[in-house]
Amino acid sequence: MTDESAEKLRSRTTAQLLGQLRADLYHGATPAALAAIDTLLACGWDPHTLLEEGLLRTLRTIDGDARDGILFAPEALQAVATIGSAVKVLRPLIGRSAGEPFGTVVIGTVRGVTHDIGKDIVAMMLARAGFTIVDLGTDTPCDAFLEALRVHHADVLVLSTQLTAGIPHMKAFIERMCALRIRETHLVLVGGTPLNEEFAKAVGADAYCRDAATCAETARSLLAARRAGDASGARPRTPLHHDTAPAARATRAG
Ligand code: B12
Repeated sequence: MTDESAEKLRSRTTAQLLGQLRADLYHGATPAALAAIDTLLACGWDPHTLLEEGLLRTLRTIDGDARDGILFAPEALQAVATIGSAVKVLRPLIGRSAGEPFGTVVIGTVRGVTHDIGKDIVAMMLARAGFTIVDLGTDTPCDAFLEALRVHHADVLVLSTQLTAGIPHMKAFIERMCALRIRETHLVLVGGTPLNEEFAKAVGADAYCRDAATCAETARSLLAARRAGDASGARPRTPLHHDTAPAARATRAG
């Protein structure tokens, strides 16, 4: 961006800038959207407000318009890709909320799935809800999940898939956790477009979460309930039993 266009952007009111950001995201204009985000951040906007008011709000509009046939598939894909780029900019800025960590989450998309936009938004919301995030990224092998759960003493495992083809991997992984007797040690939440509550029950997950905000709320409330149960002795806590080959792909993020 030239100095002149940066100056032009800055001279607008923040309401105009937010409107411009939404339009750029909607039209898949990645460089313009990223420039608007830079300017709004420089004007002191909170990254979380940008996520909620800019990205997630536009995402809902894109979703509705794609369903109503107002936006065609290639345009919707471009718009979502632009939102994905914006998520990458905001994610390091949306850190864990202040105070003691509420718990540790291991998150990743299952084997064969490289979609990461939804997963990244979920990780941001969980970080904001007070969790330390260990993000294994995409196309995650079973052993990498097991290793991360053990190394990071994770309280919660969040599995994501946008492809129906990822469902058998999710199921097989939870069955492996049962076989290793570590299923009860971790809260298991699943999400992604092809899933639903019935599926979560069928594979033995603790819950299905339809979106990022629900995931953060569910993780906090189920973990709090589980801890209260542990404290009263109502639910015996299974010790960690799993010793797997190291697959050190874990990176701390969020
Ligand atoms: C963008 C996109 C891509 C991009 C991904 C870019 C990226 N870095 O992520 C690219 C172009 C690479 C891609 C590739 C493919 N894609 Co694609 N893709 C999409 C698209 C258009 C949008 C997905 C998206 O990111 N949405 C934006 C995010 C924010 O929304 P979201 O994913 O719904 O996430 C929200 C909730 O679902 C939830 N959530 C999401 N994940 C999780 C996880 C957890 C744990 C929780 C709790 C909640 C949660 O919270 C999020 C925020 O609130 C969808 C269509 C659609 N309408 O979903 C198809 C779609 C997912 N893709 C599809 C397919 C088939 C493919 C390909 C196989 C195409 C091909 N032949 O190559 C490949 C597979 C790649 C792979 N191996 O993973 C199909 C999947 C069908 C199915 N059920 O199996 C879809 C549904 C398109 C369709 N209608 O056919 N794709």
